[in-house]
Amino acid sequence: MDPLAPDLGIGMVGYAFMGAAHSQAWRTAPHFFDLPLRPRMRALCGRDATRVAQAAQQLGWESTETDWTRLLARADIDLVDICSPGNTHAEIAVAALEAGKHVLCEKPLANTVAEAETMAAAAERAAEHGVRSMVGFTYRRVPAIALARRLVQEGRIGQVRHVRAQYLQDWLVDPSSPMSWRLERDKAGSGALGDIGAHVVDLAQHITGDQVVGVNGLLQTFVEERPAASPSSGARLGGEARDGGVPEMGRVTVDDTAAFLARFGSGAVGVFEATRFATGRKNAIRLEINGSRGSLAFDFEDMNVLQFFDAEGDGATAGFRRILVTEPVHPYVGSWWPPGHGLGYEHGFTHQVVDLVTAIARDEQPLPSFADGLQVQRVLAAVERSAEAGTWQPTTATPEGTPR
Ligand code: SOE
Repeated sequence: MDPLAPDLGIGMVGYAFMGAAHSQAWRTAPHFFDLPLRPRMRALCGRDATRVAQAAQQLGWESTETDWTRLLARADIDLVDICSPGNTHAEIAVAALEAGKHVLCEKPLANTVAEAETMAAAAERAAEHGVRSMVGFTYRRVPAIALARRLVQEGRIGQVRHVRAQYLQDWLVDPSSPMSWRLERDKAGSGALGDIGAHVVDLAQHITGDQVVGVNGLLQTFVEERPAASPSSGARLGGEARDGGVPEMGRVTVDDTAAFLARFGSGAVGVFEATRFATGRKNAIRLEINGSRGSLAFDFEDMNVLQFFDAEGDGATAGFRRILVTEPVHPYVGSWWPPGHGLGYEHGFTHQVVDLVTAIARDEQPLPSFADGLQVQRVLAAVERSAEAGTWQPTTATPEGTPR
C-alpha cells in the first residue's frame, strides 16, 4: 500500500474468538490490499491486565488498556473495534461515537431492539460529522456470497420466491460442554437465534435486497444446565469445565435452536434455521434462493463454491453449475493468490476491514450500517415474540398483529 497513506489508529475491545479474527484482519489487510489509510494496531483492551497483555503480544497490538473509557480518551485511537459480548456493545459504541471514534461492532448489534435503536440513532448523529460505524456481518464479504448478491442484482435468477437459510453448528451437542457467556441471556441476548441466526437473516436480506416483514417461529433449549466454565478459560467459544470433582453447574438461559418461517416484503417466502445441535455440521451456512429465472445455492463448508441454476439455458443440458469462486473476476479474489487457490474463514474479516477503511477514507457510509443491524435485531425480536405467543409477528415494532 501507499507508504504515505495516513494512519488510522485502531483500539479493540475483547480478545477471544472474534478478537483474534479481527486482529488478523487488521494485521493482514494492508499487506494484500491497497488501503487509503494505514491501520495501526494501537491498543487492545480487556479487564484482566495479565491476560490482555499476553493477548496483545500474541495478536500484534502495540499496547493495552484495562478500561474501555481510557481507550476512548486516547488521541491516537481513531476507530474502536468492539469484539466483547453483546451486553457491552451499546454502551461502548455510543460512547465511542460521541467521542468522535469510528466504530466496528460485532454482531448481533445489541441484545435488544431498544439498545440497537439507541446505537442506530448515535450512529446517525455521528455520521453528520463524518464519524462512521459498521456492524460485523462478516459473511457478506465471502466472495461466493458477494457474487450471489451480484447475480441477484443483475436479475440472473429473476424474481425471488423462496429463501432457504440455515446456520448449522454442533458445538453444544455434548451436554458436558461447559457454560459460556454465549449461553447466558443477560450477556448474549439470545442463543443460536442471535449468535448465528442473525448472520443468515442478514445474508438472506443482503443477497435478495429484500426485507423480512413477518415471522412465525419456535425456540428450543435442549440442555438446560451445563458444567460451569473455568474463569481462566482461554477457549475460543467461551469456556472449559472446572477441573476435578463434581462439576459446578450453570444454567443455560438462551435457545439452543431457532426455526422460523418468514415473509419478505416482495412476497417471497423464507424458511430459516439456526442451531448448535446439528450433529456433524460444523459451520454450515446453507443458502438456497429460488427465483423465476434460476436458483443459487451456497454452503459455507464448501465456501469457495457457488451453485447456479440458469432456467433459461438449454433444457437438455440444464443443471446446477458449480462455480469455483476463486478467479480474479470474482469479488475480492484478485488481491489474493493466483487463480484457483481458494480462500478461508478469515478472509471475510480482512475484506470487512478493507471495505470499512475505504468507506472512512471516502467519507461514505460503510455497510452494513447500524440501521441494518437494528433491522436484523427487529427480526430476531419478532421471532422471540412469535415463539412466545405461538403466532405470526410483524418485524416492525408497531402495530402488533399478523402481517398480511
Ligand atoms: C459461535 O457460534 C460463532 O463464533 C459466531 O459467534 C460467529 O459469528 C460465527 O462466525 C462462528 O460461530
